[in-house]
Amino acid sequence: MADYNFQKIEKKWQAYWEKNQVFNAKADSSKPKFYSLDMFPYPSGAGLHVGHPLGYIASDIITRFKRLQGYNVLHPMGYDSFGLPAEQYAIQTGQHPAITTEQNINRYTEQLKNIGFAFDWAKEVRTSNPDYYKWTQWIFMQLFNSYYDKNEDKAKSIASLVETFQNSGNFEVNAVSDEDILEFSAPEWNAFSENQKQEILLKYRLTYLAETTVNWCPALGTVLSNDEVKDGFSERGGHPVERKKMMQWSMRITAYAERLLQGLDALEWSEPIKEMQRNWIGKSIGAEMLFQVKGQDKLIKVFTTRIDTIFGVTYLALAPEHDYVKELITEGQRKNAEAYVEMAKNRSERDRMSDVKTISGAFTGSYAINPFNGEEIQIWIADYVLAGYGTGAVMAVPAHDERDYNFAKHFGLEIRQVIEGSMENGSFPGKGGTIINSGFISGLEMKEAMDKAIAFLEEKKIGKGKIQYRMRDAIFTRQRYWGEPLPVYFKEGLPYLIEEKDLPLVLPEVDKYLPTEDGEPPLGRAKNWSYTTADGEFPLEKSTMPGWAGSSWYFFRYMDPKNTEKLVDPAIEKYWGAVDLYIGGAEHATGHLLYSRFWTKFLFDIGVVRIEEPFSKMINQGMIQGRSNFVYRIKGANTFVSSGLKDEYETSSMHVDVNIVHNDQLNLEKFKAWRPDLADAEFILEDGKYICGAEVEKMSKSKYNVVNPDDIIERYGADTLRMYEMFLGPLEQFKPWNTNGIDGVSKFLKKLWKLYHDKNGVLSVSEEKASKDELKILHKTIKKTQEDLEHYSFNTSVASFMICVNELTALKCNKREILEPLAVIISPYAPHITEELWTMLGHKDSIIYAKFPKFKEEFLIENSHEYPVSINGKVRSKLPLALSLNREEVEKAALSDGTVQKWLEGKSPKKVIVVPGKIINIVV
Ligand code: ANZ
Repeated sequence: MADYNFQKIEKKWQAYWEKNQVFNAKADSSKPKFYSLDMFPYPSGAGLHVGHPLGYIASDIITRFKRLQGYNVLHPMGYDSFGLPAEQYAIQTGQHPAITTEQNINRYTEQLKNIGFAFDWAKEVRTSNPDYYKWTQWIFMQLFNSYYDKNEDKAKSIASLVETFQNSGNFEVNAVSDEDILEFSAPEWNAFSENQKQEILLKYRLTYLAETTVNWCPALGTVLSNDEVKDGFSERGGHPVERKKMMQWSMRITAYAERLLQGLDALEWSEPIKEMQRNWIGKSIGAEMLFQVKGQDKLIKVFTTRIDTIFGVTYLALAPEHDYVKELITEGQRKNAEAYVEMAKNRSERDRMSDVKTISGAFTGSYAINPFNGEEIQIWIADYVLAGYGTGAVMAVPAHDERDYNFAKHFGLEIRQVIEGSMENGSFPGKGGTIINSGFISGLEMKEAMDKAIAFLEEKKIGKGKIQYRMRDAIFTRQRYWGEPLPVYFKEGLPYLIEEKDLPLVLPEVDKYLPTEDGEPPLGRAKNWSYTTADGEFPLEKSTMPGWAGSSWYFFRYMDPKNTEKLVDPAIEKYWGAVDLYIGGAEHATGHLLYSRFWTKFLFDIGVVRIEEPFSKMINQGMIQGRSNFVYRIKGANTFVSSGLKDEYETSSMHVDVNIVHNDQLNLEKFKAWRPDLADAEFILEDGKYICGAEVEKMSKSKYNVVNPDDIIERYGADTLRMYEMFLGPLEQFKPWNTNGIDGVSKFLKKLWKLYHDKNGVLSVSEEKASKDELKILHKTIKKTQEDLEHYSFNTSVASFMICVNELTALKCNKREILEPLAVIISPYAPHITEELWTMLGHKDSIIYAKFPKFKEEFLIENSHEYPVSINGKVRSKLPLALSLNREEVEKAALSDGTVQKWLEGKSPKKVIVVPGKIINIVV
């Protein structure tokens, strides 16, 4: 073979890897394991663009490197294939989402295979396959059958809870549950009807049906989770989202709040992502206390983080949605207060929170009593109090809380400063107002004052210390078609699980993918969507699971995807354990990454898996942005002017497809074919070329800057694509794609190829021993590559390969002793060309079975140095000398050098200064 024919080589090796299943991982305890996971894609209709594989290339390089180091690697790929886009498309075209999904998956797979990934395709999973979602449904069933025991701090079976109820009622039970649970004894429990029992159990189950305020998106006809809503609009499609009360399935993720928080510390994730999760969980340590309403049989419960400021409270504030609002409004305040509540209702909580400038609220006319000093304080309704946080009511301390302060100032309410003890430690230092004495907590440090105040609350039975989390339970249903059906049927309005033997509950066929005429979800259109038991036929749940269900546990299924008996075989799960390296986008910080951790902890609790945290280390790759190209049309004419000349005219710019531009030069023929309506256009050129303008923007179809990896591969090859994506810059950074730079990488691979061939293109490798210089170049590169890969610094390795190949080319090195290890260290980046070179070197086995070469320090140790000799400040000579020589020996060698003697012209030097290992200075 003469030239480097990447097309032939790449196809050949991809076929070889596939045929021989070389990446098919088996649990093998004789080797250390390495589990590398990529966030699996949603297969969209547009296919992959060059931004998508960035993370996959990085993880592929790491896994190939790990293989060379002797690890047993699991590196799977699959598809998150339920979701909205396929369904939206189905609504428009009537095409079944399963069909479009399958087409998209085929296209994705083909594109991924073209890049030469070392994926174990035998492990592929698709979340929309019944044999996969059978287990998603199974997990749902386990959650339904579990509750969270706070004493043991783990999930336990509902059956054991029922047993406790039967024996001792719920007095002793310390479980996570709904708030409104009444106490009952064993005889009371046993006397409850079946329906009453089920209603009570629902308040404990880890997945439960309850009326919840949800984000309802009328345009999409579905409920959305908090992380699917951005600033009051749906993340997909940008439709308005409103708050609405609906019966919904939820997951009691809040039961795991503390463990989710604690677990973060040990994870090797970036700090910003951990911080986002911490904020999302939002732990606050404080107290809950009751205020008696004056003249009414009502207690208002507040949550405060600063019970030590209790003597500075001057009013209470309730969220407009608070249950008591109606009854607290007195006749005298009715007009004003009700008008305010009506107005507040039409503003979403999010809007009210983000708008800190508008201060609005109203006095109810009622008063509450501060149990610490017996004072009567006004009860207000205020925008800034959130219905969904804490208790939806606050004790306001204007001197110490900024929002209370602004509110008090606005409405002329009293401001009262607690001077003793704790105020200096508050987040908002005491500000204005009368200074008052804090009664029995005067003069104490904040912590002490709080403890004492809480002791007072507990003694009076009007409050207690309380830890509050900002995180809410996660809503688990969507009123959509293309998702997992819930394995639930209804009997007398109460939910029951179908039997495990009836899993999977397969998604039924429907005539249209739209809600029914009475506003029921699409599954309401399915015929016979019911479940038959010995007691008769019952309707099945019509909502489906949200997008995050299938992706919350897929990393377990990859280990053992064909298992029909178990979610994953315990021995196999034990071997692979946690993911050693997870690469994916940072946008999943509070969605997928939190839900996966939750489900893993739950599966751990019930003994299905042996790890508590799924992703030990994570790297978030930056986005590859598009580099858009522009042409400039002269206003009012059908003429386009080249970029360099455009300032001479009045022009408007227009995006052009980057695929008809090369090195910023527009291909005029392709342009005319691309825009037939502009086929008659004229072009004003510079140096015979039309040069386009360029700008970095998001890669998107509408900006015509999408670069398809297939095109790059066809033109330059997959090895070039892989190396080039890494060469663009640090993995975590956002960076623009610029096809212009790709030639350099492509040339590098050609140069690498040439190193192994003579000038006639014939393989030419010498068996001679390598020189010191050659070994030094090689070992320098081994060291650098290894260090870089250990630090996930990919771009720097590519640069060092380039230097290495340049240096070896300069030495005309073709020694096997150098070229063999060189192929091995480059192989993770450019697997095809190196496989080919490896066979040409006479190896029978694939290069993936080679060993990563051992770096030897001894080759890097310099044993001589070329001393510059400076005479009266000018370098006149260069002297290679052994580094082992001492000062006198160096001086002697310098003075006896011919060139130096010539410059000395027979004079004896006044001074000779030797800096060992650096320079020799001679002054005459
Ligand atoms: C009195 C007080 C005095 C407070 C003080 C703060 C400072 P985090 O840390 O976010 O948990 N709060 C409680 N429930 C609220 C709600 N539903 N909407 C708006 N604000 C609410 O904040 C807890 C603090 O936020 C609580 O402590 C309460 O005000 C307020 F010097 O009580 B604090």
